[in-house]
This record gives sequence, C-alpha cells and structure tokens, in this order.
Amino acid sequence: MDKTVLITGATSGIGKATAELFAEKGFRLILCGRRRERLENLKKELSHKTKVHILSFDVRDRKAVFDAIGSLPEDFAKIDILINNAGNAHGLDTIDQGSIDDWDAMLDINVKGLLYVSKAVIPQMVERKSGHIINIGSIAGKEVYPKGNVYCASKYAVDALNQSMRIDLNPHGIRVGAVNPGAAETEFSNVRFKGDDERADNVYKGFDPLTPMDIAETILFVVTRPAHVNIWDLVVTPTAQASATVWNKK
Ligand code: NDP
Ligand code: 8X3
Repeated sequence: MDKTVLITGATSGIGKATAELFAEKGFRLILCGRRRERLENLKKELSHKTKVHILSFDVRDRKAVFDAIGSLPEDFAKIDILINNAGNAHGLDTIDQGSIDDWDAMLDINVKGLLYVSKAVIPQMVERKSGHIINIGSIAGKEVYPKGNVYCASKYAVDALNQSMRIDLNPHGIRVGAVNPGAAETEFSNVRFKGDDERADNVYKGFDPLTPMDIAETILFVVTRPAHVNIWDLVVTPTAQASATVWNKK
C-alpha cells in the first residue's frame, strides 16, 4: 500500500491496534504519542512489516506539534491519511464536583490537540488536492450521559469539527469521516480513573466490550473504500450497548 498514515495516540489502545493492523497491510506509518519508549518498541515490532517513523510530542503543545510534523524526513513528509485518535477522559464527576484541571486536560487534548495536528497536516493535503482524515469521536459525542459533561462536550466538539472539516475541505477533494466507538477495553478507563485499575476493570464487566482491533478494522474499512466513496460518520458499540446508558449486562 503506497500510502503514509499518521496516527496520534499510537502508544496504546485503538491507536496501537490501528498501527498494528495498518502495518500488516503495508501502509507507511508515522506513530505519535508522548511515551517515547512505547513508540520505540512499536517501531521495533512493526519495522519488519513496513516503514515506521515515530514522533514523540504532547498534542497540547502547539509548537511541539508543528516542530514534530515539520521535522518529518522526505520518505514520510507526504501524509495521505491522518487519524486523529489521541484523547482521553479525565474524571467522572457531576458538573458541580468536576476538577478544572480535568476539564482543561480534556478540552486541550481532545479538541485543541486535534486542531493543532490537523492544522499542521491539512495544508499539504489542500496543496495536493487529496487526503483522508479520520476523526475518532465517541458515542459520548452523540449522547450526553450523567457525569459525562466535559468529556461529552469535547467529543461533541469533535463531531462538529468532523462535519466542518468535511464541508470546508470538500473543494479540495479531501475525504473526512469520524469513527465513534462505544465502550472499548483500552487504557481509557485507567486514565479516566487516574490509575484506579479496579474501578477501570469494573467498567468492562458483565458484557463483551469492543476490542481496540474492532475499531482498527472499522478504520481500515473506511480508508480502503474507493476514492469516490466517503464515509461520514460511524457509531460502533458492543452489541450489549444500545446507547450511552442502555446496557444488556449479565
Ligand atoms: P488509551 O488511553 O488506550 O489511548 C489514548 C492514546 O492517546 C494514547 O496513545 C496516548 O498516548 C494518547 N494521548 C493521550 N493524551 C495525549 C497527549 N496529551 N498528547 C499526545 N498523545 C496523547 O485510550 P483509547 O485507545 O480508548 O482512546 C483513543 C481514542 O478513542 C480517544 O480519542 C478516546 O476518546 C476515544 N474513545 C475511546 C473509547 C473507549 O471506550 N476506549 C470509546 C470512545 C472513544 P501517550 O499517553 O503516550 O501520549
Ligand atoms: C468513551 C466511551 O461511554 O465512556 O468515549 O464515554 S464513554
């Protein structure tokens, strides 16, 4: 596959599974995240399947984003597919109890970070009049649930930006679409509950959650449609999840 894919949040969960699956298919990979050691290990693991370049930066740091993407070597400089995946929830509290630091983290990473990376990549797509952007939203960007407040707001923003990008980039022939997962077992809940692994594990009890690979396969399907086909928006949940709050648990 003669295409270069930049994946944010490739050190864990959905981003890592996407890197693994896309390596199998021979896409050139630019893998991003803050945890450099994980990126280096992933590069070692995947380099026998495809070309891999790693970029370690915090999506909240505007300069670091532009410096990292501006530093790409020639082989990787032309980005065909951008997967805006980096993101997390921080805390699960009612709006009156929520921590302002958690709110800042979610808005800075999930919304502003996604914007910075997009701004660093989109101009070259516009110039070439081709490209494909996948935004990882959430069921939380389709429905608000109790205590979801700012995380939901951040994912509603991703939904709005996904729609806006599709419209604004339409004249340039750039495809834009979102994949919105329901509950997927990743490090998501460990981050949300700040390392309380027991509480995190409980989130996935009593039903079969999505695996990160379920979402990676969905992303692969979206980006491998013929050039005239653009998938706007997919919501993918475990079968046991009928909405953000309706569950068929054992
Ligand atoms: P993980 O916690 O497993 O992965 C999150 C990834 O985001 C990590 O690779 C992490 O890398 C990266 N990341 C987080 N903060 C930053 C930052 N400041 N700068 C750069 N990278 C960052 O969670 P998931 O795989 O589940 O999450 C991926 C996406 O899927 C997120 O956008 C999430 O909101 C969304 N999602 C997840 C669902 C779920 O149930 N798991 C459901 C719906 C949506 P590092 O820490 O190395 O920087
Ligand atoms: C992650 C899924 O339901 O915890 O976006 O918001 S949920």
